[in-house]
Amino acid sequence: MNKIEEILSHYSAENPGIRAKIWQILNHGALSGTGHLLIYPIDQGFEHGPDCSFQMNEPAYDPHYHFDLAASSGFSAFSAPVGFLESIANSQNFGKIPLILKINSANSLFNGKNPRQVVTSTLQKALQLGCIGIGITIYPGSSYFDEMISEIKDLIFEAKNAGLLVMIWSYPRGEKLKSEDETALDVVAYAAHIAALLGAHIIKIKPPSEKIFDNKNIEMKKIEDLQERIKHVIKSAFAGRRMMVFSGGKSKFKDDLIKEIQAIKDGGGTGSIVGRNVFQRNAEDAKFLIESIVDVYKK
Ligand code: FBP
Repeated sequence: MNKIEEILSHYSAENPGIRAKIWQILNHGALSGTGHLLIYPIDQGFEHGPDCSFQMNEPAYDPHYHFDLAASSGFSAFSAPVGFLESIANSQNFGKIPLILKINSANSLFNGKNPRQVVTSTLQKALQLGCIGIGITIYPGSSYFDEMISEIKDLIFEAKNAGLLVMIWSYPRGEKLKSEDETALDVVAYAAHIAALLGAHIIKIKPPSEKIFDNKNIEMKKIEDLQERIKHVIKSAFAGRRMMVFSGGKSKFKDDLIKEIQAIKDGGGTGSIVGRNVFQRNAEDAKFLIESIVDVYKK
């Protein structure tokens, strides 16, 4: 059994449309056929605002810049909110890279401790745009968690019925969690597990830190090695039966990002979803970085 068949075997209970989309995303771009994924997300303008996101690289204010970069540099898929995808639908590259409609979003123009995401589009729109799936963010830890899940559970059900992939960005956030707790190993593992239980085909989380949040109740040794922590969170989401991609996070030095991605790969991660580290560099540096990421996953 090759890598792709092995991954597909974990989804054999899904309908043919979903299995075809999994095949499609795993067979697109520079990582085609490797069993790895490299996804370009561009919803930071919604989450953090356009200036926080794009001012370091002026061309990044233009949606076409991101889409053409993603389509021409070997990404497996491209994900963005509805208005963004509509605005690039006239691109000559439209249809040349699988799309994931980011179907809910949040903004930073509030300072509450319990964030929530709101649904901003529809499945019909995802189908009309030719998307292979939808992307949903959840915030385990927020007091709005229950409300958010009530809002998205039918969407997940209907997306699957329509043969679309469901990708869940699972970000622990809320009043009980300080910022360093959001990436604690047990918290990230918990978030990954919740995403699997909600029916995610692809789970997106942040790389976990060494910290253990609930060290009173959980007997867990500190794991110093990132690769071993990655293995732990993968095990937490159905013993590795779900594809798991890790976010790139804030822009950092290339060598630091590549080292982190090497650990993700060695720990068994499916891949990376990298936005700011790509578009907050100029196009030439971004392409160089993407090639280096691809090399890590291909080796
Ligand atoms: P990045 O590579 O830019 O971190 O993108 C991944 C992502 O999940 C985006 O989809 C989202 O907008 C952003 O991170 C959220 O960032 P933060 O964790 O700082 O709120």
